[in-house]
Amino acid sequence: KKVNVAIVGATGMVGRTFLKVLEERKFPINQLYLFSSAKSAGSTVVFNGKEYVVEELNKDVFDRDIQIALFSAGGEISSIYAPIAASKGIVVIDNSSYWRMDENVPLVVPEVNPQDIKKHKGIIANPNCSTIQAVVPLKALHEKYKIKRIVYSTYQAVSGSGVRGIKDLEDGVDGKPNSFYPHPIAYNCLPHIDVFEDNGYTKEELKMINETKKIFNDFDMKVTATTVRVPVKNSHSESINIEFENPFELSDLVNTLENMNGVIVMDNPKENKYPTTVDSTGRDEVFVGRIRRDFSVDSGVNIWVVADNIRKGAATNTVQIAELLVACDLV
Ligand code: 2RA
Repeated sequence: KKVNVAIVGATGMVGRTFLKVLEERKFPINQLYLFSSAKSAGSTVVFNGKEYVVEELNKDVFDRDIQIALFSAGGEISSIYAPIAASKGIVVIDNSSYWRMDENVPLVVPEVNPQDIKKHKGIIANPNCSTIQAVVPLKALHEKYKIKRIVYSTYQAVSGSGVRGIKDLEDGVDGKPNSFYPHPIAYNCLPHIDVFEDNGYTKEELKMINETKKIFNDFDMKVTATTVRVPVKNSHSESINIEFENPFELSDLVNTLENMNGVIVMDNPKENKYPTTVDSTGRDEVFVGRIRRDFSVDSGVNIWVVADNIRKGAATNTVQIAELLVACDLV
């Protein structure tokens, strides 16, 4: 069955990756419509060997015969246009954070909570990139050993900030002053992603905490996070400490991760084998290594998780949700 797809934010880093992933996965597209701000409207994009002109987004474009709309154009655009698209019967998959915690909007990672897409009322939210790559391995461990507490420490690439983040890193390395981040990012780490809230946490940290609980549908789960921007161009790395309700054998836990759909385990310290951003960039899997018991608690483990934040963290997860909609005949 072929569907008509709209992409809002088609010229941005994630928007362009949507197109790349849709092509790679041979998503069944009949008509494709590309929308952007006035600034980028008029540019052309080639998709499946055909040239498309990017149009300026306006309130009328959703009157067209469209079944799915992929959004990656920031929270303000999503807040205004996602409801308009949904009101026309279009299923919106939104990458912004705007709708993620709305009780009428399922927050979906297909390997983790695919059943939740059936609850949508027109809008489905794509979780934050740092949340997506964490919950894929955690899902298998939660099912087997019941997670009691999670401590996230992230090392996030500058591509998470888009082209401006990449430019600050490259300028900084060239000795030029940066203009986007509040402090130099070259040869430096910034414990500051998104904005600070009154409680001392950043919005990025609160996204990981709240989105994890919503995806696992367990608001009693104890979660905390420290999210850090590091001078890496692409792919996020995360150190995750997990405490379980139930005991585990380490070999069984490793085996559980190896059998999790979407996970690749790379773990042999004696051969310096563990995942880095070189392994994950350009790939859709979540890479896990440094798997070792946390001897400071009764039942705990430390793991190291790396993934491409633009692909699995955003574009590919979104396309996988669209694939699920088609497979479940929900469009
Ligand atoms: C970041 N996760 O890395 C946020 C948004 N992409 O900046």
